[in-house]
Amino acid sequence: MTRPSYYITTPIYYVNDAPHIGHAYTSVAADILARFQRLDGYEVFFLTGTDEHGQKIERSASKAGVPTQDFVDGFARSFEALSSLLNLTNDMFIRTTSPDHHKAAQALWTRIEERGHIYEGSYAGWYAVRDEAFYGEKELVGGKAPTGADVEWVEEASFFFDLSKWQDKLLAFYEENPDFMGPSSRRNEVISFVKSGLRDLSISRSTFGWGVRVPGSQTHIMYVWMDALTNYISALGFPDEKAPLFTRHWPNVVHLVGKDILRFHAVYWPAFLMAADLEPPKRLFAHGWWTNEGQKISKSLGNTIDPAHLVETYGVDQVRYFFAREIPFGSDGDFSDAAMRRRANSDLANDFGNLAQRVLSFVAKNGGGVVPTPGAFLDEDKALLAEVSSLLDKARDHVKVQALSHLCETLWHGVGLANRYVDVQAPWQLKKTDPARMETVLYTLMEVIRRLAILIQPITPAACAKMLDQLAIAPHKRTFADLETSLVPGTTLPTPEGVFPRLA
Ligand code: ME8
Repeated sequence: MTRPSYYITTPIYYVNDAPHIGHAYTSVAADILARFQRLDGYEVFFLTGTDEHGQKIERSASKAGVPTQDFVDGFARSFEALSSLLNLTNDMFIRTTSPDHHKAAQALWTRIEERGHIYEGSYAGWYAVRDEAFYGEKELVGGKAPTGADVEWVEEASFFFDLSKWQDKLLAFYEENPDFMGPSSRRNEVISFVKSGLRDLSISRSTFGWGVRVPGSQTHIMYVWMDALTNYISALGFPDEKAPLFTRHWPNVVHLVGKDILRFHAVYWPAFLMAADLEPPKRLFAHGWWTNEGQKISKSLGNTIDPAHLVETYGVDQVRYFFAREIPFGSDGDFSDAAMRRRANSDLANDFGNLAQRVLSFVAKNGGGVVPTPGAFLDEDKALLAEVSSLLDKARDHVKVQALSHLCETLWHGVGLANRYVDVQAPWQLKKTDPARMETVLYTLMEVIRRLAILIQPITPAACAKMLDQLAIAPHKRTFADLETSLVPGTTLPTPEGVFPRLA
């Protein structure tokens, strides 16, 4: 039986500077979804990478006095290093300076051109290098881009894509695919933007050279967004439409993006693909932005957050959990040291960590360090086991719509039920009054901890791996299908130790 496909992407990150919290956030979110689907039997392809062309990068390199290729190589390495730092399981890391990507971007251009959707002209208008975006006069706010970026006047020969002709087709596409964009508030925003009228899009630049050459042109390079968006198919082997990854996964993709780059993904990208007679993507989800201790994050304010610093200070699982749990995926939220410590200490150390620690150390001390042998299960035991098993279906529903904070809430509901069960059943008292019942209670708890640790792996993989080691679960017995099995009484257990330290 072939496994269903699940293709998930992060944006490819600009290599003009070091990684920050925004990059870490999308990558962790994508990783949680990728890990969940892998454990649930999907054939997953998880892609991340770097966006290495354009005027912003060329200027940054020249300001640094470094040859552009060396400049991008350096920052690309720091983005690649995010995978080990954040425990990401990306299947590939794509760089747009790679020859295969150049070939794919040119092939997409040619397909669009052959179908008559590209024409030559000249562009005279505003451009924001920071956003790598063209803005109409009416969009400017106080002489700046609506994003606050500086704009400059650009006049140059340019190729255009006939975006204005795609307005109705895009609107029909959104209509026919109500699940294309999440969260729904964003969907309305995009629809009204498209309804307000689309102008043809300048898709080449001719006044600098750091980019993918326009096929057949000596002077033009492709507009960096057209080049960058192509990464999602060049990684799959496009233009070879028979490439195994392409046939397996396109267009069954989930693109995770920040809210600021939704327009490029929701409007330009499907239009380019339709114009090339390729399928538009299945799903797009736009997340919100973090502030830092209540303040907008910006380089000029000097309050950017380094992911390596986060991991050193709080631990990788703690950061991953915080990202997923603290704000509903899709909304804006605030990063603060106090909130981070609160989540790590209350949800991880006290609730989940302490549950495992107190049960496992009790078994080590009073149960001979082996999996207890249960007697007959009482209704309360069966109810808890059934509740925890039922979490999988609820978790799946949340993953389907990228609802990461709800995913956490659902799983921690199980943690809460287990903690209440410990308090009510009080195995330390049963030790004196009814040792046989104590064995059943401890077995039930260990089985519940096993199931929770399996389910929570996508969010805090390192801690769950340690917990499952302490339950003597073989590494290949940790998938969601293994939720159906049970612990074998009498199995020898390693010495337990806490997996979530309390942060001071
Ligand atoms: O936009 N909170 O790259 P990029 C949350 N190369 N997310 C944030 C954030 C914050 N404070 N600040 C930035 C690009 N981001 C393009 C993408 S894809 C074909 C090309 C997010 O490195 C932002 O929303 O500037 C964006 O999704 C991501 O960081 C990458 O930004």
